[in-house]
Amino acid sequence: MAQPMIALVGGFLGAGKTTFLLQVARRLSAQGRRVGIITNDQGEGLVDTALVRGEGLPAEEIAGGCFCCRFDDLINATQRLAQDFAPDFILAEPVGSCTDLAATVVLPIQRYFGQQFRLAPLTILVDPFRAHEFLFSPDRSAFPSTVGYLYLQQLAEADILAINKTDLAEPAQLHKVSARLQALWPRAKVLALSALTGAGVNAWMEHLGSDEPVGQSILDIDYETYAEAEAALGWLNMRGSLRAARPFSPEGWIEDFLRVFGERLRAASAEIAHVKVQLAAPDGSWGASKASITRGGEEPFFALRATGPATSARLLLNARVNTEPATLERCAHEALDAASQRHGVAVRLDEVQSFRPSPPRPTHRLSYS
Ligand SMILES: Nc1nc2c(ncn2[C@@H]2O[C@H](COP(=O)(O)OP(=O)(O)OP(=O)(O)O)[C@@H](O)[C@H]2O)c(=O)[nH]1
Ligand SMILES: [Mg+2]
Repeated sequence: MAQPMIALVGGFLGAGKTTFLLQVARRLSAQGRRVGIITNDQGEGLVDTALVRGEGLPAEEIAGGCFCCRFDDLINATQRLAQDFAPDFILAEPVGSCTDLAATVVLPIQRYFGQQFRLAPLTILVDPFRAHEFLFSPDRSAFPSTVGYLYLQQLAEADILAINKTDLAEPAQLHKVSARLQALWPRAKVLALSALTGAGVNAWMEHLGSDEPVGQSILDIDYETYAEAEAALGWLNMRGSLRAARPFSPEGWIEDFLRVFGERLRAASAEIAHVKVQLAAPDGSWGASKASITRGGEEPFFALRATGPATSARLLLNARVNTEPATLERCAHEALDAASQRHGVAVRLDEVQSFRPSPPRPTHRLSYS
């Protein structure tokens, strides 16, 4: 059996990693290739895993820490996928606040598991709006400077820098970002694509067939600043259910929830990195509705729409925001109450995790010297 190829696709929170991996998985599946996906988070109960499984793709979730700190879990997950599904490709999404992947994941896989797996070039997805903020006006960013540092480290280690969301950005802005990326990191291949529409995705997929060098750029990174950056973000994962005496619209509930949540966060001067919420029919009858916001003031984008009518729903909320976990949780509770009152819905929460990520402690850290 041929060795499966692992493709790691990183990038900051909300850059479009999950959307991209799903787009790639659909294309590979259409070509008759077998694909597995690995999601990753500091906590549990991921919207991303639900989305991947909702598309019928085999998925493994590494929870409770990033790939670099849970390297053995990552290897176990890839081996399980390899045994159970014999995939040609394993697409893996590291946590969006993680970096130093070349030294802590790519090189260790190559060195210790090179007989079992091939590796695609390390790809970092880039949201052009976020990149513009951190590359051209970091002083005006609502995030602390440590987050700007982390962001640039993520870009600096890429073999491929893939500017995403080209369907949203103006050509002049894309050109400006692309030129700066190429000037700062001349060794990286800079691509532009839209994970949503699929434009430019085939050009990225051509790199899966080639034997290019991978993990070329090992970072010289300050782990203290990196840890501070991760800890600047509050993390909230909620899992629960909604129940109503009279039918309600899941999409309408999500719209109201995100509107109030966004207002409360803005009032607390808390900048959103990514807030995603999903409601799914417990019995599959009306499908699922899922929306995200990737910056303050942004209109929610629905990747899945469902107007029901619903009388019950499974709820998943994942929020990564530049604020105290307690503030984040309070804002979420207020928004849950407001949306639920408006739609005549009762909320039951089965699990609530809110925390700041703890300092990264990679299992391995290798370099070429
Ligand atoms: N218009 C547009 N929206 C996109 C594109 N790619 C992703 N999005 C949207 O951007 C938001 C974030 O996308 P995700 O794929 O969840 O981002 P992510 O990088 O996986 O986020 P985290 O898992 O939180 O780090 C979602 O609302 C997506 O639908 C794109 O190419 N164009
Ligand atoms: Mg994701």
